[in-house]
Amino acid sequence: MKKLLTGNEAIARGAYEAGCLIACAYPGTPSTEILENVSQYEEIRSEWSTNEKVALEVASGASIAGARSLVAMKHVGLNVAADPMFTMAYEGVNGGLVIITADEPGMHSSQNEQDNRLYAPHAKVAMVEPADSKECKDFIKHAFEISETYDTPVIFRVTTRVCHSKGIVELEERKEATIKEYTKDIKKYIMVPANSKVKHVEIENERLPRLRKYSNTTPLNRIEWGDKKVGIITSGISYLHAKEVFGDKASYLKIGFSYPLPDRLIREFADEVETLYIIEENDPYIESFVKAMGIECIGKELIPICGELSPGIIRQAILKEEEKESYEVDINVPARPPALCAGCPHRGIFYAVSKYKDKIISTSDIGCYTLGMAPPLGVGDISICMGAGITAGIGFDRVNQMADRDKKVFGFIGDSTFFHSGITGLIDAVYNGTNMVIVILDNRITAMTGHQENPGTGKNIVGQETPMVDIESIVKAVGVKEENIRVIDPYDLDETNKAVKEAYESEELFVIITKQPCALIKDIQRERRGLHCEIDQDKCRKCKTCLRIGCPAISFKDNVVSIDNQCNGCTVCLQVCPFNAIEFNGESR
Ligand SMILES: Cc1ncc(C[n+]2csc(CCOP(=O)(O)OP(=O)(O)O)c2C)c(N)n1
Repeated sequence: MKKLLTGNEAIARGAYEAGCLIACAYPGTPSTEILENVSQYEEIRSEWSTNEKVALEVASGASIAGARSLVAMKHVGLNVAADPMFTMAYEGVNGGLVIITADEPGMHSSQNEQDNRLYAPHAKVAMVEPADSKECKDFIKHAFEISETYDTPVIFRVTTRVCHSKGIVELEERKEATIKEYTKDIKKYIMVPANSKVKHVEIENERLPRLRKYSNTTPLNRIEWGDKKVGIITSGISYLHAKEVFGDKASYLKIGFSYPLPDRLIREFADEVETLYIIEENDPYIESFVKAMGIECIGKELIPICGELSPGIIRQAILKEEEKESYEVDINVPARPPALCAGCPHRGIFYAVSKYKDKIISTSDIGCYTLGMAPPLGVGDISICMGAGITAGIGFDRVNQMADRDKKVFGFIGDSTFFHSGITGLIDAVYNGTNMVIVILDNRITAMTGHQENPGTGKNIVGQETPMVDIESIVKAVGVKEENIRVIDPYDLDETNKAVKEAYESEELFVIITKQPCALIKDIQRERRGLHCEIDQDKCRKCKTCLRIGCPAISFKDNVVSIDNQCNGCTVCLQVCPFNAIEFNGESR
């Protein structure tokens, strides 16, 4: 049967057909739908892990125990999981182990543009790179086989366009991979220096040479001969862009197995073509290799290193003026700057804190709440990576003390991020001491990436009930004094303002936990259906105080303030109106 699948759906299908038994992930664009789709196959045990390191460690244990295991994450997730990956490279596998990294050239929803292909030579593990949905499915099966044949974890590298584009995929039956026997082998599975030293030599002298040979012979790397005046070495989505621009007016070396790169094949290809181009997104990964082989080629001299490629960009970069057939799409897309949604529970606390914004430093984190930095709320000085909302705050606070700066530090972190990498920071704050304020924004879901369950929601990926990990208990258990903890409803501005004032005035570590579910959770939307706030135009003095909460449902046009149907009646605007001009469900305050 044939089906139109996204790359992420095809990866999930490939894992199913390959007999994968264990799949773990932490959500992150553009990888999130991989596990969501895998979890629909009952044969595979799927788990949202607390973070990517945990995901890879669980999958590594499962691989050593004998099962084909898969782990998926966004590019920055691999930084978190790098620790187990580098040592699993030494230990090798029992059941196949595939590590999917979904990179984000163009940074549609990421904080950096790192090119994770560079991880493969660094960790010395094999790497596979599909270009479309069909390859996503087929290559996952190859990846498991490569992993088992060469005793290595395999990095499976995709990018946003590969993950989210759709293509036709031929579905096949699942081939059960039986759980392999586990035999105790401490020389392989316990990486103390004596064993690691042996393993490193083995990797250099045996595994990598064998993989190099494979790279030159595998059908994952293929030459497509066309006009030999132009030769293009490329991989992933760049291959499809290059084909669109050059068609059969060029020859291609299409790389699908990208570490180790196929040296013999590259030389063979380069020898036959007149001008050699390397077309790849972001870093000159292939190009550096080709140049190091002493082969002349053109790459980043013309092709941009920053951002995504597109056929248009390649055309502009390489083709002669007269060949640049170009077309423009004449649509004026209205700008939609990201903003906290109408009814977002993060708004109340940011509004309360915004009154102190000139007197504080706020270290934010990665999640919907990063948008607290946007005007008019404007709460946010720093955001680095998941977890740093607390820890960068600790560091800033230290220097504030040394420099006698009279600025309190407020660190913000979401519930999913708290479980991911905030707990260690909180412990550090207690252990090493700080008088900062930590605000944990518990909206009962991982909202930013599309509502995945997390340890605080009481449900697992397939909707079964699980124990609900309680944030307040953790905060108490690590030693934050009870009198310095407030659990508040951020829709209640009096309570929120009071907690923020107490926190600001406290001379000790202070924790505020806001508890109110994301307004977009389906059940919550259902519950709140019909609730709304409305401006009583007779009472409205157009003071625009309500606009200062930054709610996208409220607008000021033609000298009239109005609330549109995005409103779900959170009542924050009503509470800030100095003239009681906002009604809730037709009733005044
Ligand atoms: C290491 C890493 N993994 C995953 C992501 C993707 N990501 C961004 S924010 C976020 C979680 C946000 O959830 P939460 O902390 O609960 O805040 P919310 O968006 O619900 O306010 C995730 C998974 C990332 N940026 N970095």
